[in-house]
Amino acid sequence: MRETAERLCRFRTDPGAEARIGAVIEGERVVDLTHVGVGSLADVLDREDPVAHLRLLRGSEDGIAVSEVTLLPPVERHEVWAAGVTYLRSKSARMEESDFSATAYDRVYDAERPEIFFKSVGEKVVGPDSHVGIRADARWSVPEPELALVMNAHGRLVGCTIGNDMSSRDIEGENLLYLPQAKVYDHSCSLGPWITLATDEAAIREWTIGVRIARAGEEVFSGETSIDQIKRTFADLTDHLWRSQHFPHGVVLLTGTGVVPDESFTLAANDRVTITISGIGTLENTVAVV
Ligand code: DO4
Ligand code: MG
Repeated sequence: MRETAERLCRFRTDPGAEARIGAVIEGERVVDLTHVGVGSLADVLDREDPVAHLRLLRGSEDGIAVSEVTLLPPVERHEVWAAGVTYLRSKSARMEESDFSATAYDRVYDAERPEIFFKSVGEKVVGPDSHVGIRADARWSVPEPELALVMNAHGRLVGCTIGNDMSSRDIEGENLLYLPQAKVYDHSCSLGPWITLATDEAAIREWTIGVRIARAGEEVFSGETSIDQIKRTFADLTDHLWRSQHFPHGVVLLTGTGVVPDESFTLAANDRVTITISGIGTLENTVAVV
């Protein structure tokens, strides 16, 4: 019997080959949906019932092993936005890093309007096993493991993936007006390994999210929290994102980080960052200076 969670991915079989859309079976096998006319994620995600449609398309095919393909970031022309200060841990860490902006973090945590900022265009997002970047002009860089909500062109939540909102804490901490530079640069946004077509917020809130950072094979940081620690409802975040704005190609919203390493920790080149969300899977990247 196959498990019930449906997963959608982008992948390629050979370097330089066209990206294809696949259904991921039990996290282990990929069924190529090109043969049934699927040319984009939107062909599934914009349907009335993406789960039923994907089940119909993949049928009972076995597919090929995930290890034989290269998984690509599960976004196309989507914009990627990010919510901030949604976990108590994020608020306190940011208030510590900046006396200058501390009250801004304190206020936004309780305010009616959430913090939401632009993170990336789809084509700049990196996927599983690619490099995530730390800025050459930053001295304090961290990964931010985050649940990413995937919405289709009609504004409907259709699934979730794992996100890494790479950040330069010293640049953000120096002055909040530097936030775009702390957050948006080459390889600063990683998504993957696929989109899990889960939309039930109560069930998703039971998931855990954790990060492990290894340096030369040794663990230098690990931490975990529960998705349920997100202070705001998904609807609160997504409604604000869609206020006075449309996303004709769909949009991904990172929901903020709840795992922040101690102040003494900064990422270094070649660190391996592994983010796991219990209901989705694992996203792994290696750090490079950009
Ligand atoms: O307020 C700055 C960024 C917050 C953020 O990225 C987070 O809380 O995850
Ligand atoms: Mg973040």
